[in-house]
Amino acid sequence: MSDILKDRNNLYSVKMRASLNNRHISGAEGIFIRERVDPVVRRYISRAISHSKGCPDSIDLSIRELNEDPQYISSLPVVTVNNKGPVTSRNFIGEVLCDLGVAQTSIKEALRIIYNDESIRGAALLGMEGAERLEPDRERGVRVSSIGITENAESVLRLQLTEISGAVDTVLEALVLASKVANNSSIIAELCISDDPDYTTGYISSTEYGYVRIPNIKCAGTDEGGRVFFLEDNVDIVSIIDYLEKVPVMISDVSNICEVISQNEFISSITG
Ligand code: PML
Ligand code: MG
Repeated sequence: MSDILKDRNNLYSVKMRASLNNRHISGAEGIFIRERVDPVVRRYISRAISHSKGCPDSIDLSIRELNEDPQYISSLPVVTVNNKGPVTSRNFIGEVLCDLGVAQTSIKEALRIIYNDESIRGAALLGMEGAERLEPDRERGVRVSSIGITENAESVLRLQLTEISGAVDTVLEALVLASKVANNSSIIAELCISDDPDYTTGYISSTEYGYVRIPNIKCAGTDEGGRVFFLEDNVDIVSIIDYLEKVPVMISDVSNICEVISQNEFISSITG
């Protein structure tokens, strides 16, 4: 470990971005106590060089001490719904978003954004009523950053996620991100499809209904994917972007992780 990290016991933000010919291959980040920085950096590098999108020609790594205390929150509860394929997932997503008060025009626009292989680098911010894009740079989107999970919560969560998925790292990181996003009261819901061609489980998340995993949300082998956050109307976009990108948030408690249920069962449970 480098000298700058010696004799301190604070938290560090560790970030990795790997690319090939300037194309994004993989990325990872977290907030860690000093002792965890070294093993985490090794894990991130080994992940970067063994990604299905190819071997990177560049890996950027940054390690910075946090300059403010993180907010500690619980992870969203997790449920997985049965799903046959992209058509049934579109209907399911539409029903859940409609129940959360998102207008049909915004639902349509969100589906257009994520079922599209011109992926945005970060997330799109969409008004829940007017379907207008609210982020200042539409190509870049908004990248959620300054997120982490405490060591204890991570052990508990890893153990539980092993029961429901073979891709524990992917689900864990997505759940940490989605929990930070949902913790902002102006963000009503998030919809996500991985842009990794081999990863076909996506999710829709909200404080109201938790993190709802949707297998077979896209066909394997496609570059479709992206994230959309649905925002309440007339909110302060600058402060939401500041929260998403800069305010450090850590998961310190793990909520329930449920069995797989059918889409009908889920819809009945939310519509009463
Ligand atoms: C991503 O590639 O960042 C998105 C991963 C989505 C994980 C969904 C899940 O399996 O729970
Ligand atoms: Mg991804």
